Amino acid sequence: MRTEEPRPIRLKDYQVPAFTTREVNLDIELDPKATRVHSKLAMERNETSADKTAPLVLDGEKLKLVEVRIDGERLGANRYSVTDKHLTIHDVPDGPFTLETVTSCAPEENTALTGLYLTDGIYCTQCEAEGFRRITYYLDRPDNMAVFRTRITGDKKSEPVLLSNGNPVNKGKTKDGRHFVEWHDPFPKPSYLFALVAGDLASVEDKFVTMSGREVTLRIFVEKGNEDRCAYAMEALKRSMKWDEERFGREYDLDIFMIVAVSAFNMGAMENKGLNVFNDKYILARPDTATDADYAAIEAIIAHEYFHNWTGNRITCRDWFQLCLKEGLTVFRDQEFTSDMRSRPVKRISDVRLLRAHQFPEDGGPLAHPVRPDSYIEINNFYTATVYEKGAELCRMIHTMAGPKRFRKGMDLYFERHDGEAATVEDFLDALGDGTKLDLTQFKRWYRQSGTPEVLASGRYDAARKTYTLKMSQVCPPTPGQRVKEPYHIPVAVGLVGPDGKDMPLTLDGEEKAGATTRVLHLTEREGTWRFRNVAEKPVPSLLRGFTAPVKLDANLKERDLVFLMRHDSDSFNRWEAAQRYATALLVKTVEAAREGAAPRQGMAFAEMVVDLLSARKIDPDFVAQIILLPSEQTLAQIAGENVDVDAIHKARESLRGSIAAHAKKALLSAYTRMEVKGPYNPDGGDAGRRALRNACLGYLAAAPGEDGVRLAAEQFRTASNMTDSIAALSVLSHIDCPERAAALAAFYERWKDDHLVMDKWLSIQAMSSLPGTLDEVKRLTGHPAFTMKNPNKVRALITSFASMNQLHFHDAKGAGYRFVADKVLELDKLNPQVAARLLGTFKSWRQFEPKRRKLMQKELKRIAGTEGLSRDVYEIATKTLA
Ligand code: B3K
Ligand code: ZN
Repeated sequence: MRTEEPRPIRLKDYQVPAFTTREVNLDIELDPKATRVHSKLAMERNETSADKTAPLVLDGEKLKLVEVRIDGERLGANRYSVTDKHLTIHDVPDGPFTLETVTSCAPEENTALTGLYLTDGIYCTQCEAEGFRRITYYLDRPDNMAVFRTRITGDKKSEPVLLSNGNPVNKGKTKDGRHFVEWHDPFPKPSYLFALVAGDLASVEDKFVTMSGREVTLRIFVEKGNEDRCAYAMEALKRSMKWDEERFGREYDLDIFMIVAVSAFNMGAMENKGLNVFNDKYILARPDTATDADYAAIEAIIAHEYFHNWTGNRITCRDWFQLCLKEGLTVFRDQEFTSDMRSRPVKRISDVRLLRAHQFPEDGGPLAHPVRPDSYIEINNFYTATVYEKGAELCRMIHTMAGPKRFRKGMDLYFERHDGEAATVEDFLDALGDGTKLDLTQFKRWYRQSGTPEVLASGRYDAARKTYTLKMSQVCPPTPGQRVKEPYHIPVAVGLVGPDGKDMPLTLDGEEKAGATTRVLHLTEREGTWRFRNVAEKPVPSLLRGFTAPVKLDANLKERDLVFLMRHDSDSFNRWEAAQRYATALLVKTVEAAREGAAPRQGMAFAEMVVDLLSARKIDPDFVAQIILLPSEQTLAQIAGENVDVDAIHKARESLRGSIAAHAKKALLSAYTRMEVKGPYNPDGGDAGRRALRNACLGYLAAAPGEDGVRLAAEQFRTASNMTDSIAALSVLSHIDCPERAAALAAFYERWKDDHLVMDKWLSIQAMSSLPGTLDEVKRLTGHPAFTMKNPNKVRALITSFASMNQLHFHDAKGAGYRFVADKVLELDKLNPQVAARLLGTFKSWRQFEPKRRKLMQKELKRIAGTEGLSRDVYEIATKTLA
């Protein structure tokens, strides 16, 4: 029960730790109820710490302390004190000393899935951010880096596999018939990168020869029976290793690299040194069980965690405020990897979509925080879209401004200067600034100021002088705790498209010769003006090409300019953007018209574009699949701003979808047939793109008048030879009240009921249905054997999908959706605070909705905030969301 309000931790209070740990020796004897941990730490006072007399305060939670020794001598109870958070030793020797503790913890009772826990008979750890303190007493902070030696003892039968970080150095039998393995990790690391896994696991093995010719053993551990689902993950790992060598000059450093897939995991995966632990959703894939999107996610997450070996592990964070130092940078790296493996424009589009769907609302709502936050109550609440996705955008901007070669120089310098250290954002920016020769002084504001800057642009063509003058200004709205913002350094890539649809060469005032057709302009003041010379005809400006900065741009474009750009822009991103803007404007106007009782706006340009693109032969199908999709209901709600009316949005979007489908029916049917992929399943971008387009067509066809859509979907569901096509058909049917729907859901269940990952798909498809009665269905499914609150994937599949992807029903006018999700947050908080707090995040945009719904959401938030015994995680989100 909460007796006092949790106190925020602040960046400005950072102090170097009073002690350092040189070496860690762990001796862990596994037991579900009482795992015994004997820890031996080589410690000493930190020379650089200001406080030379401070007592030794170690972190520890949910531990039973058995004994404490210093230099072998057992301490009496008067020499230390223990609370539920700390072990304090009042007096320690002046020089180096050995601190030993014996503690026990109960993995079986651990439902929070942080620290050491048991899932399906497998022991597993999750230590980032502060889970190590649930395993043993320790200075559990990332600037305390030590060399680890870990001995694990377990049962030969139930735990034949015993894993930890580094290289295996010893193994044997114990007197009592158990066995042990000893691991040694020569690279000093913070405790959050510690890992232990034990259980009866199967494995697949491969090898990789590094650029210097060292052979590394690669091993993926999975539950027995899943060995045939690891091939793609293994391939992705080898490609990641190679890519990091080529693109960043980074080589792997241990003799072995291991990945373990477990089914109960709080997030996607974890980059523990030499022993990555993964949510099995991001490892296991077979054509009949995983979709193209699953394959793509596996590739990206394998790469992400592997890339952390340098950006995160070799160079780690000084404190948790620096989280973006490893996360933003590593996301940028994995985005680049995917762009090299697949279609770069499509990857950019999907990353920007993600940024706008999650980060923009975060940045514009009550939970807004800078990419480097300056205070937190619970650090686990700060693994956010802002830290990750906006953090990646900041790295991308430096990359855009420097160009790839100079960016690489900056990165080389960063690795050279800080390898083996716990670094800060300042260290990163200094190295990048020195290496790229960019002045990043003003740029640093991006890390400090929260909120999404708004850029307003307008252009004027002077036909007599043949000049085009572009004016841009910036403003950033106030965010919690930050009323006034200093101007940002915003790189804006610009092109001018001539009436013939071709890019014009750009000559800025003062320049002799024409430069490239896309130029990066730097908006550094509140306002800026640029004049282009020799502009033969009136152009249409294409601004922020490739989305060079995470801003909201208002380019003042007319409908006909958008139609022009969506047909002609040479920059694929902006071509997609123009189509989205055109459709968004149309839908927003339709919603407004409906409020006044007027008929929907008819804009045929989008439907005509759909027809033309579907008939064009040369365009990447994956790109076409992206550009023909209408903005989501969530996006429309965001754009609509205040007083969002979810029913009107749903209706307007459905009706536009219907009219596009009616207009383009012939082209849709023909593309649907033409895009069929024959031959064996291949998850690569090419085939996946064809399937994406084919399934996008199916979606439209189901919205067209007539029965063709349902018939095709039912047929595709019956004959699909892979999960992508099967789930696409099922998803189309899930929104239609027809006998085929129930039959398909039942058949799908029968076929896959024993496969927990496929069952997650079955749950979420039902949770996202737009049909009336969905909430009751979701409630019913919480009692289904395929669901349990103890597994985060199940919670995300059913409840989070409902709350975040089903705008229509979550925002039920009477508040039943809110009540249901709030109840689940409270129920889950008792089991797993981290996942509960995430789920509560679905309430963050409550102020945007029309007054009735706003009130209903506020009521639920208040009910949660007023509940006794909340975790810090949920407490922080609830109170900040309400503030
Ligand atoms: N570093 C982990 C995330 C840890 C989250 C802790 N609540 C995975 C990743 O970003 O690679
Ligand atoms: Zn990461």
